[in-house]
Amino acid sequence: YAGVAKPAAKFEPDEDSAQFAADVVSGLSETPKHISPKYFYDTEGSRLFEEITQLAEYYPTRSEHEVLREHGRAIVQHFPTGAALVEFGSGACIKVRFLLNAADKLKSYVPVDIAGEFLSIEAETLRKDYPRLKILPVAADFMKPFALPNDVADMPRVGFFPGSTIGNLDPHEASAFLRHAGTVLGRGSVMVVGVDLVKDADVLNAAYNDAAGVTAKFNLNLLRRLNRELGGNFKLDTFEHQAFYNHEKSRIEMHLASRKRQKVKVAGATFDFRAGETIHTENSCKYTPDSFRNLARSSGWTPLDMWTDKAGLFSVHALVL
Ligand code: AVJ
Repeated sequence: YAGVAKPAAKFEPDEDSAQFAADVVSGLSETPKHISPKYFYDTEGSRLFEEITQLAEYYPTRSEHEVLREHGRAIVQHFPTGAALVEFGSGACIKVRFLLNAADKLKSYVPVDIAGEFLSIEAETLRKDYPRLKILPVAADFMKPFALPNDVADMPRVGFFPGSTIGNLDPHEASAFLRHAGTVLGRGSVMVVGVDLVKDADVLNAAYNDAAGVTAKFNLNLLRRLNRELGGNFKLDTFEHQAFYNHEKSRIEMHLASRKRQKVKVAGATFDFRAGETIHTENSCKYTPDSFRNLARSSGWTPLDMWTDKAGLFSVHALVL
């Protein structure tokens, strides 16, 4: 159970590459420049993220697995009998296995992911391992409204959003996402969310500035992707990886900083960089147990319970609507 390459990322060529180009042009036209972290995950980016999850410094994946392994039974005690488990951004469907192993209460598993083809392969594998479970994949962007399969219409629902993926959203967006999840799942639903915790800045900074430089490669791979897919002419050695903990906003920020003043072309447009100017490529927001409970409450949910790993690095919350 190593990390999961987050496939929220696999974009189908045509219509989505037009969206990619439009997002890049508008993000690089703003001050400060920014590009969404969802664009990290081309094939190489997914592979690099997988490598990140194995690094000694990168604790989140290991810590969340520990929580799900050690507290899986306690977590599923909050699930209504005969429930459908709906995972937002299921990827390789790895983490859910901890819950499926612990829960005989579940009638159905609904993995929701934008990578449709990958999704049906994962669903087939799960059907073999959990023959009593109705596996009903939905190929959709889980951030947008989508319909649940008819088969789960009369089942109680449990949502699952692991991996601290919620950390990529700023608190306002995270709140909007939790409300949206509530709309999809319906009143009375339970939601299980993996949330990375505020901690010593040295631990956070090390996790995003690993000694082997894998996170730097992951960040810079975005420029490689821009060159390949959007006809960019970024020189990779003229940009450097930056990651730091922003105390005020309780988040890790990742940037790509231009080492010099330069012009770069991408997606048919030209952009000026000052020496030191950055492209903001990711936020990874961290919460305290209470700051996340407050966010959940302000998004219509009631906190039920929370578990952490022994070292107290990562939290898994159960909420009810
Ligand atoms: C996949 C969003 C949870 O924020 O820690 C890892 C992505 N970025 N190293 C995170 C990431 C740099 C990761 N998430």
